[in-house]
Amino acid sequence: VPDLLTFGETMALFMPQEHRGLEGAASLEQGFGGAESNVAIGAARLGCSVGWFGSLGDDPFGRAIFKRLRGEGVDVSRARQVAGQQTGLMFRESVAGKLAVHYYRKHSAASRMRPGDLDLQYITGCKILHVTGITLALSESARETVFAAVAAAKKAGVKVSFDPNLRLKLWSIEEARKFVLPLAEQADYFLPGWDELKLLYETDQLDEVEAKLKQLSAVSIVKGVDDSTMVIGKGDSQTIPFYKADQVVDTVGAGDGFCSGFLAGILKGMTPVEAVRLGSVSGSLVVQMRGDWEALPDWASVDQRLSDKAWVER
Ligand code: KDG
Repeated sequence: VPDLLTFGETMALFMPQEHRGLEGAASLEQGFGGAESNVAIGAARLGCSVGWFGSLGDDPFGRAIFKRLRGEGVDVSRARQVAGQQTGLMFRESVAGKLAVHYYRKHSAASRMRPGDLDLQYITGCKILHVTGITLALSESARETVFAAVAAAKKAGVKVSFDPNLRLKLWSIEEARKFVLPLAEQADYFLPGWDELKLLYETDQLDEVEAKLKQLSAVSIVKGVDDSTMVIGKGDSQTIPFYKADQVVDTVGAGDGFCSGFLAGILKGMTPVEAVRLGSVSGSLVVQMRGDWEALPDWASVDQRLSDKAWVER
């Protein structure tokens, strides 16, 4: 069983050429994305053994995703292409600096995931199970699947990592609060963004939120507090400045890149603070290329940046 397991919905992604909106686009570039598979690819590139096991449609998009994940060295032995079902689709445009995502994922194979689909032995054999709030938002059965996987993991002493990944196009904040906060209570690593915490706890007072996070048993990794990440444990809090990106082309996937680096660091035996530094480098690299995961770094490029070694161009 791989050390890190994650699951959720991965969709085919269609984007027009840069600076063109979907409405007038003559052609679309095809890719794919999904918060959990982005994390899986990132951690695999950093040298971790990783598995991803979402449900995909029995269609060309599902086949493409399957093959690409396998090609990245992610174990997809428990992923399924379900006969008669469809892979979710997402279309993304950025017009005048404004990002818009359009989802076509209702009744997709992933949203029909149910607890009975889980291979519990696979889950209980890993070291870290990573889940996100997107799967909680997909459907009742997908949500039950997340809670069942987390319950099995916890019972077996597997660490649980949770990124709330709020997607308010999928559910309301009121609905999200009902499930995200109870799941955060079960996590060992909780990885929200500061913007998400403000919505979840209905306050923009950092000390109030910090006090709430200190009551969790998780180590909370709060991204985006004044260009820094806060590591909040039971006793103390530490602030680690972001590793700055040289250029920002496409910010989607930054959080997943961060998360993959963080989890890879933890699996490599780093402290949460060291792992945050790795996560921050990884997140800063993802945003420099179009796509959700294409620019996720390998270990050599992260190491070069973390240790400030000179870059040999040729
Ligand atoms: O974090 C990036 C994801 O948002 C993207 O890959 C698509 O999983 C996705 C979603 O549901 O928005």
